[in-house]
Amino acid sequence: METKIKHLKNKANEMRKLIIEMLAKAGSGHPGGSLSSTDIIACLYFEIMKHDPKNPTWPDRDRFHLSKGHCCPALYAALSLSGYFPREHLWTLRRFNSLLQGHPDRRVPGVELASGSLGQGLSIALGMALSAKVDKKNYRVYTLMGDGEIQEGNIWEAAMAAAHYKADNLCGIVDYNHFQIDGRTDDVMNLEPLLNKWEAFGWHAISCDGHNVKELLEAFRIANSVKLKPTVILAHTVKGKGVSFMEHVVDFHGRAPSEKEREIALKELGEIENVEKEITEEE
Ligand SMILES: Cc1ncc(C[n+]2csc(CCOP(=O)(O)OP(=O)(O)O)c2C)c(N)n1
Ligand SMILES: [Mg+2]
Repeated sequence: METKIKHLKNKANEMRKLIIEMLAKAGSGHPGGSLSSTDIIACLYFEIMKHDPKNPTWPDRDRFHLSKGHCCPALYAALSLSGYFPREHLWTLRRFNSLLQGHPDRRVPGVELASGSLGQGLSIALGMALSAKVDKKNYRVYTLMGDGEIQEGNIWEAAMAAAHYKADNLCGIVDYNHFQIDGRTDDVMNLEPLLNKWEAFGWHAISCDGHNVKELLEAFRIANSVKLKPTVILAHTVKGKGVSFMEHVVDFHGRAPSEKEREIALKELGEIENVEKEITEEE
């Protein structure tokens, strides 16, 4: 277990470095929410979800929706590290004719959903979860939403419907980083008491530290075992996590690092430990 956790932390760190590199090269994009969601996405792609990078449309795969599409650098990093496409594509982020646009679309191997217009992911995820039931398939559907995003009414219509239809193969995750485009969520549109809101809508709701891999894995394990209800994980995170001068700084919601900032950020993120050897030995 300890080695697994170390492995996931390493993957997340590697993703963070790729995010910084990608955004610095692109000269635009969204570091804050990409860095806050990295550990969640790492747990999903490198431990929780059943998926096959060699066969992205495998009918039995679990589905992941990045409903907060502006944070696609985190998703692109996970997809490329998983082997869905070569790493070189990352350096073309946000360029004309690049596979990797500033918001995800389904031309990218492994991307299930074109997103970017916030508030839609949960409805679409519910549709897929219900279609799994109709088709008698066992796959699960995960959708990652922003805390600012869930202020949209569309989310709560989907939440109500998911409970009504007992979509226990649906798992929502809220990247609860307390910031949206204009500042703190508490100031713009207070969400609390958020756990009670999801419960009142008929969901099983779990709160956890969204940077603690052990807690995240346990939350996903519980979500997997809950029957007749969808589960939401409120993952408490830090916007800009891992880069000191980006943490809790609203400006880095949508501003790429400069060349100098890139250098400092990469230095702070440090080396990636080699745990692959330990894992092979453990198996
Ligand atoms: C429907 C819609 N309205 C506005 C925007 C512009 N926008 C992009 S990111 C963002 C803030 C999102 O905040 P949050 O969901 O908390 O994301 P995070 O903090 O994880 O970056 C907004 C308003 C959008 N993409 N879609
Ligand atoms: Mg936010």
